[in-house]
Amino acid sequence: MRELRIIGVPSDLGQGRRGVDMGPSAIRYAGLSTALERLGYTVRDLGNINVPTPEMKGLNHNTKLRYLQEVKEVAENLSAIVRRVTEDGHLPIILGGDHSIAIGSLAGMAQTSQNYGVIWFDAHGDMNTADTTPSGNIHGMPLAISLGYGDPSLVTLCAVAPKVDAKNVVLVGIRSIDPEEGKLIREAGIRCYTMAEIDRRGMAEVMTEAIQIATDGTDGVHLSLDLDALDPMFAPGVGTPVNGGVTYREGHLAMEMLAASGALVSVDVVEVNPILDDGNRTAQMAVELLESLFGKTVM
Ligand code: NNH
Ligand code: MN
Ligand code: MN
Ligand code: MN
Repeated sequence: MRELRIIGVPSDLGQGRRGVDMGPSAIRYAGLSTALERLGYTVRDLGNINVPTPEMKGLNHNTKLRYLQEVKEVAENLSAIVRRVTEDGHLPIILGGDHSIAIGSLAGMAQTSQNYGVIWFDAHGDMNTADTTPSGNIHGMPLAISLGYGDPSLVTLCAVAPKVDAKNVVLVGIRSIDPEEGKLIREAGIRCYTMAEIDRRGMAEVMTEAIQIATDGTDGVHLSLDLDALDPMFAPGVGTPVNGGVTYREGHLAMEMLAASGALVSVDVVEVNPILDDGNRTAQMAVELLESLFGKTVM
């Protein structure tokens, strides 16, 4: 059994609402390490990487790419840790922070010898660029960047581009796409499982296909788990909630199927915002989903 390594990335630079920087603490407080140890894993928490806070003076204020320089430095630092953990044979669990941190997770994985696919579990497509973003928030761009679209300094991070092949990338849980973003999703040829398709076909069929696509010709799957994929009923503590999301059981089924595939090589868990949460429910949900992802079953 692979050992697990937890890496916290307390970033709220990629989006507009304070509090998501507290995500790693909230998820730890909800008992992540103990839960994974109960499943029989050896877990080591590597602590948090250093992230500037928006209140610091002199930060980048490019309105189409907010905090570009800082987001890039965080991604670079994270990528080095993810790379090292993976090369040591361990599985990185990266705790956000906003979704911009996935730029670093995927850059780290791309530097290893492993060829991987990506399951992007999200209400949103995260396929904006500076030309299409309605907000200037980089958390709406990490998938585009990882596929080679967008700001050149982010796209070429760690001198590998793209970080993943579009033919091995799937979006799951989608229900909010900006108009120009939709065009890029189609142009890039990413398979996009919307909530409407999940409703019609069921999560089991959708995940069977999603895992097939992400594992086709690869050595494994990176899961990028944005908690806003879940319906706000189950994950209220996120910055951009969208109604009509993945239910409690659909979320667990997806994680259980991924666990059963044995294909998981790395995961990031992002957008948990304790300030917007109802108690610590969203972090608790994140821990429960990770338990299923790492093989928890009824008996
Ligand atoms: N699409 C919007 C934007 O680019 C919202 C993105 N918000 C997210 N993405 N939470 O997962 O600004
Ligand atoms: Mn996202
Ligand atoms: Mn590679
Ligand atoms: Mn989202």
